[in-house]
Amino acid sequence: MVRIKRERWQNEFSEWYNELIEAAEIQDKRYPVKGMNIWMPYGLKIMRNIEAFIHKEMERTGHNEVLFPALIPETEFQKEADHIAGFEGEVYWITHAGVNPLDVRLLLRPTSETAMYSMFSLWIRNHADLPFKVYQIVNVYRYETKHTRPLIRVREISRFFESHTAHKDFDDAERQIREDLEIFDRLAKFLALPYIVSKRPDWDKFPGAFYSLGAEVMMPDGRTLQIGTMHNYKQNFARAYNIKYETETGDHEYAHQTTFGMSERLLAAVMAVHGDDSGLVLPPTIAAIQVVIVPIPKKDSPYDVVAYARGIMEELRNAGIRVYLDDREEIRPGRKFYEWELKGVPVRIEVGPRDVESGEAVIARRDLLEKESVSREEVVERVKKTMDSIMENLYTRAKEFLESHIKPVETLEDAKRVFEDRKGIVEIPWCGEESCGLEMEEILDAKMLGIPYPEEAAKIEGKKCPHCGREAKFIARFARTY
Ligand code: P5A
Ligand code: ZN
Repeated sequence: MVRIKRERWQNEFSEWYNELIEAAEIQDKRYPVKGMNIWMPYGLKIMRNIEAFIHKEMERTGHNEVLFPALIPETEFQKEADHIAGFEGEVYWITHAGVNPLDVRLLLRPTSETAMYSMFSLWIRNHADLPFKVYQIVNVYRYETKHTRPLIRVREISRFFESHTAHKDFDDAERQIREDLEIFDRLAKFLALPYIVSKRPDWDKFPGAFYSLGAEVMMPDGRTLQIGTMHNYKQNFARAYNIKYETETGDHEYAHQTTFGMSERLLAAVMAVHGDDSGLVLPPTIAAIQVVIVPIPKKDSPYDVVAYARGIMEELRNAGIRVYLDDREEIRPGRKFYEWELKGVPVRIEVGPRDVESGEAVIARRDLLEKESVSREEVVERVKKTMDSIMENLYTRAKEFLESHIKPVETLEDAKRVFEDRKGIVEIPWCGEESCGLEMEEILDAKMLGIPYPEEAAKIEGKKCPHCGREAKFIARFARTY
C-alpha cells in the first residue's frame, strides 16, 4: 500500500502550489497581465460547484441576486472618506473613452459598496423595505502590490462574492452578521475546511467599517489565509450615501448596513489544506469528477472489461454521481492513475479481467491512497460510503493540523520561537492598546489577526501584556499571513 506523502506540500508549499495550479488544469497563469489568470474547464467546474452552494445558501436565507455595472463614477467613489483612503492605492482608473478624456473619470470596482449605495438610497424608503438583502458574484479589480498568487491574491478577482444588507437598527445588523457566520460555517463544512474567526483590530478593519470579522484557514506552511470576511458598517455608508428610511413613527433614520465577502480563495484553501505530494485531493462535494473508472484490459482475455466498466458507470450515473469512464486506449492505466490522482478525483474504480470473472471491482480512495475489492452489486453503495468517509477524514485531518498550529504563549520570546520553527498562530495576552499591538506585529514580524470571536472567548483575567506589562484584557492572535 502506498503511504501518503506530504513533504513538498509542507516544505515547498509555494512551488507545490504554483505547479499544481497548472498541472491539475485549474488555471493557466501565462496570460500577459500580471495577477490575471485564465480559468481552465476543469478548475472552473470545481469553482462552479462552490458557487452553486453559495447561491443555494443565499436563496435559503432570503438574499436576492443582483448584478451591478463594473464601472463606478469617481464622484460616487468619493463619498465615504475611510473607504477612499483604504482603496485609492488599489484602483484601476478609466480616464479615456476612445481618444477623448472623460469629464468624470470611471473606476473599475474594487468591491461594490460605492456602486450600490446610491441605488440603495433610491430603493430603501420605508421600514417595510427592511431588512434589505442582496448579493452578487462578479469580477472586481484590485491593483494588489503584495506578491500575487493564482486564486489567492489576484488583481482581477474573478469570482468575488459580496452580499450587502441594510437594517433598521444595530441589533438587526448584528443578527445579520450571525446569519453570515452560520452560512459561512455550512460552506466550510461543505468544503471540509476547519477555520477560526477573529475580530480584526481597528487598524486592520475594512475601509469604512465599524468592525470586521475574518475567517482564516491554516495553510501547509503554517501561514494563514483569510477566506471570508463579515463587516458591520453601522451607519457609516448610509450617512455618506443618504440611505434613509421612514420609521413606524414617521421619523427618518439612517439604515445600518453589513457586508459579507469571499472569492476564489476558497478554492485555493481547498487545494492547499487537503492536498498532498501526489497532487489535489478534492472533497467529493465539489469534485468535477467524483469517480473515475479505469478499465485494465489484458490481451487475449475473453472478458470485455470496457463493457463491464460501462455498466458500472451507468449505474453510478443513475445514482446521481459525477462519474467518468477513462477508456482512452493509447494511455496506460498507470499513467491514468497518476493523472487522476494529480487532479484530486476522490474515488477511482479499477476493473480488470479478474474482476469481471469474479464479479468484483477495486475501489481506491484518493485521500488515503487505499484500495479495497468489493462485489459488483455493492459498488454504488460502497462508493457513496467512501465519499462520506473521505469528507469526514479530510475534515478531521485538517482540524488536527489547524489545532496543532495554535499556540498559547505568555512571552514574546516564546511567540518568536513559534514563528521560527513550525509557525502557526500564537495567542498572546494583550492590553488592548493599539500601540502595543502594532509594536508586537513589528517584533514578531507577523500580523495581528485580531481577538477570538465571539468576544466572550477573547476576554482574559490575571495575565499581563508581555510588551508593556499592563493587565491584559484580551487574547490576541498573531500569524504570518498570505
Ligand atoms: C465584503 C464584500 C470586502 O471587499 N466588500 C463587499 C467587503 N471585503 S474584503 O475582505 O476586502 O474582501 C472579501 C474577500 O475577498 C477575498 N479577496 C481576494 N481574493 C483573491 N485575490 C484578492 N486580491 C483578494 N482580496 C480579497 C478574501 O477572501 C476576502 O476575505
Ligand atoms: Zn500592552
